Amino acid sequence: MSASRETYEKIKALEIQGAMKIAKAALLALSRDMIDLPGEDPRKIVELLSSARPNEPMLRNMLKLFVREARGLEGEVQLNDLASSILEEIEAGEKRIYEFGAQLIHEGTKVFTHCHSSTAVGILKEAKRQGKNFTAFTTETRPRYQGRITARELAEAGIEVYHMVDSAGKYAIDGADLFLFGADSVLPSGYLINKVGTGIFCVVASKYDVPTYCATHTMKIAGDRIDEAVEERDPSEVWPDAPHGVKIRNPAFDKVHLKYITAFITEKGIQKSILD
Ligand code: RUB
Repeated sequence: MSASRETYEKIKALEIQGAMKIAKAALLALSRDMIDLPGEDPRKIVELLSSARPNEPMLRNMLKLFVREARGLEGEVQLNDLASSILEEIEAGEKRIYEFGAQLIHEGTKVFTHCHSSTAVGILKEAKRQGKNFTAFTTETRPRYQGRITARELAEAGIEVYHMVDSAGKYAIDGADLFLFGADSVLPSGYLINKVGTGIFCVVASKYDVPTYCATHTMKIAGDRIDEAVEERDPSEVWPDAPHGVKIRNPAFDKVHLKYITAFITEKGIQKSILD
């Protein structure tokens, strides 16, 4: 099986998840196949990998960047060097996001977060590394429980964590100093896309005057689409043996209007808007 096919299957099965991780894995698979299968049309590989998750512009943007920059390059060394330099640039950007985001965390801050965003977790770990003691509140994130990954990673970093079911989110938002989350996509139509639940929690946060910060690399701006439909996942994730006649909805993400976002934390700084 080709590296792209294998990575496509893993992304589809959620063995690899989260916008950043998906994009990086796809880039490595594309570079591997351009080395191993020189007869293959790279555009077909990009098409396959991009179709694994419909709301992932970072993946699409990184693959297109690689194909564009790979023009005129040949062989394993040159293509591997290109993949490494793109990844290094992205990782340098992530580090800047962590440092900018950590400025929002102070001694005693109460942070509410939802799902598992490596970017949001990176910010909180950086704040802890700087010696700040604060408390994080995390939600389960049904139906796939990515919130448990966040809770575990934060606890392992020595951060105080309270974990709760999604519908208990109000208990943490009321009294939190900020709501911090990641993004899968920022749309030119004026919305962002992130894990289902983000929309409700943004509305609740606005009712309690809790500032909302979306931590995202600007490569997640969907330059190739004005708008996109949200991914609907397998109904069996919600209720495997649902009774006959019960129709299941399982949207993976929420589309959140940008009016709910206090500011974005990007590799360029903390900014009210990232679409200008
Ligand atoms: C994960 C999710 C994350 C974003 C950002 O959804 O919504 O908040 O992808 O993550 P899923 P990161 O588990 O369905 O992929 O900051 O790591 O890019």
